[in-house]
Amino acid sequence: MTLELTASMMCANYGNLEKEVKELDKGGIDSFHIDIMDGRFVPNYAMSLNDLKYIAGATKKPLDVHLMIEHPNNNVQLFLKNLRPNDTVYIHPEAEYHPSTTLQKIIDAGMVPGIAINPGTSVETVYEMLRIVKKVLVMTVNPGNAGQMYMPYVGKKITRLLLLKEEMGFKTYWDGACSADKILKFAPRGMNGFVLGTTILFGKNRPYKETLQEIRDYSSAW
Ligand code: S6P
Ligand code: MG
Repeated sequence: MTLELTASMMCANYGNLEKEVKELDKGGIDSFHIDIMDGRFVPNYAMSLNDLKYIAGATKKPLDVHLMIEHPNNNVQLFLKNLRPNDTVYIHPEAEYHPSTTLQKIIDAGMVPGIAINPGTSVETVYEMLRIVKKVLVMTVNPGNAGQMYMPYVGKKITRLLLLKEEMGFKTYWDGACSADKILKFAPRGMNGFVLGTTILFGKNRPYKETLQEIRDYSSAW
């Protein structure tokens, strides 16, 4: 089974972003996760349009743009025009009056539409959108910061989403406090990919290639 490993770029060393992108690229990362925060929808500011443009120019691998901004419908075009077909844009349904309109803009621009679901947001609330999107990003921490603790109650929601994904035609991705034990437990159950941040990939004084290879080695066992 194919496991998609995505690097959470807000956790990278900004002192040398180009080196980080190249090392991850060569080390076998599948895509780059770009957390955009507006200080309103979440209590933090993170990456910007400029970071996105820079990373898009530095790698051919797909980008995952995770919009943690209020009313993304107002300015989603700014992001879309800097992306390539096959890049993904996740919006938070909680941040929008009419999230399906915003998702349609993402589809019309040729990108992959996704929703990110907060720990406190139920499957029922987003159910109809599951028919529209290709990807669901399950937040296992409250959005806004790296380095937080996993919230175990999200496990039940993950089980439900894994049961629905084939029938409704979406893939599931894990975002927040991703550790080896979570990959070992949830990948065999059908989780398609994992966003890797400070818990497992960054700040470890270890070549990215080694960490990524290790994850692929133990995941080849199931
Ligand atoms: C959180 C954000 C995530 C984090 C990532 C960090 O708001 O959406 O993408 O950057 O989860 O990983 P970790 O291992 O530090 O929690
Ligand atoms: Mg994220």
